[in-house]
Amino acid sequence: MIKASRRSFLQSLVALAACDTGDASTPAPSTVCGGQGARIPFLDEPEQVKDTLVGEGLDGRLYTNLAMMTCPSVVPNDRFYVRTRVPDRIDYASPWRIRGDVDIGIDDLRGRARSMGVTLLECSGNARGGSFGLMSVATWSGVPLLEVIDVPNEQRVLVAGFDDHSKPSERSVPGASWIFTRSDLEQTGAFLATRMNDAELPKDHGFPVRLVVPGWYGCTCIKWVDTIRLLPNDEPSTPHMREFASRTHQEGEPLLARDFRAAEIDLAAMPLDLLRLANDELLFRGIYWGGANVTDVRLELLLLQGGRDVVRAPVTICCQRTSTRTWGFWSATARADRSALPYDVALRSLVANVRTRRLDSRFYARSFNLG
Ligand SMILES: Nc1nc2c(c(=O)[nH]1)N[C@H]1C(S)=C(S)[C@@H](COP(=O)(O)O)O[C@H]1N2
Ligand SMILES: [Mo]
Repeated sequence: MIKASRRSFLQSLVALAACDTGDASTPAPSTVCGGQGARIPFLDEPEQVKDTLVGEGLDGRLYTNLAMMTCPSVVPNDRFYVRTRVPDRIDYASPWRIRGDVDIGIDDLRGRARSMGVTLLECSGNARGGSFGLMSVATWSGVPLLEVIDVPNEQRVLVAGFDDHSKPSERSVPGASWIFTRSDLEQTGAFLATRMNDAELPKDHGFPVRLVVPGWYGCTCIKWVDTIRLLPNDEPSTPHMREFASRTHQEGEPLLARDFRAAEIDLAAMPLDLLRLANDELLFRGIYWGGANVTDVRLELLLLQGGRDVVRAPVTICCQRTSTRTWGFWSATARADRSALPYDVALRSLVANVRTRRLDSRFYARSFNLG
């Protein structure tokens, strides 16, 4: 009796926070993902236009407003982050074909496309200046790349996309391509996507066909794919790979494709918002994503001043993710003194032997003032 009423109490709180997992088989979340209080803004994040397209071509961007996200959720197509808008020189007049060591028409591909499930994409250049909004989750339909081309073990495969823009970019090198091994494709389940969130792939997301490499950074997820080619194992890396070498945690800028590491997204987490509760406690709510194992997630919240952690607080997973391909939500409460100095908030992993390169470097830290 008591148990039942406690559960329904929790459930109503959870519904209030719009954080219901919506799946009867998932255990009830042990805490709520939301709360009521006064919002404390994060510092040093320029008032970015969010959920709206800005710029053109290679400099075209849409920063997803992650603070609006609840769990479980996908990002609707018109709010899914954009890094590079559709090239103005693309030719949509003739039927699309992928050529090279394949010759496959778009209708053939569409006919073979089926659900590939949910996958998160994150730009390796995701940064605080854009409120970390270059990250989104969608459901995809498509065809596994290995069904389109057989990659022998002693060779590699290049996937290249159309990237010819009439306006030169201020920041980026045109030409998008990445080179994979057979085992990269087997391990990630990389696929050619033709649909996104049950709709035709939008132009800015690679219409009519893009690559999706689950668990790898977005720079490997080539849009407007028009070439697939088999290459020998000692092939040079591409300019696009070298452009993204440091952002995908390579050592230097390897000249050979085989000296590139897998562009994997490690387990990471960040706060999305911060509330001051009526009892003066701070309530942090955020997401976690990436990593190789869905159960290897135990996090701790750190409040830092001048690089030194002054407060540590336990983190509760309030909306567990169903696979490593998507995000989950966490929350944490902490008390901190009012201070003239700003605080940084960051997370760390408590599980041994889980690689967390970006958590270790406090890549996703955000700052706030408790004046
Ligand atoms: N042809 C092409 N594909 C591309 C890019 C590009 O500039 N040109 N950018 C890459 C990068 S850096 C990212 S993060 C993702 C972004 O995909 P999205 O805009 O659909 O979110 O596309 C990748 N594919
Ligand atoms: Mo990116």
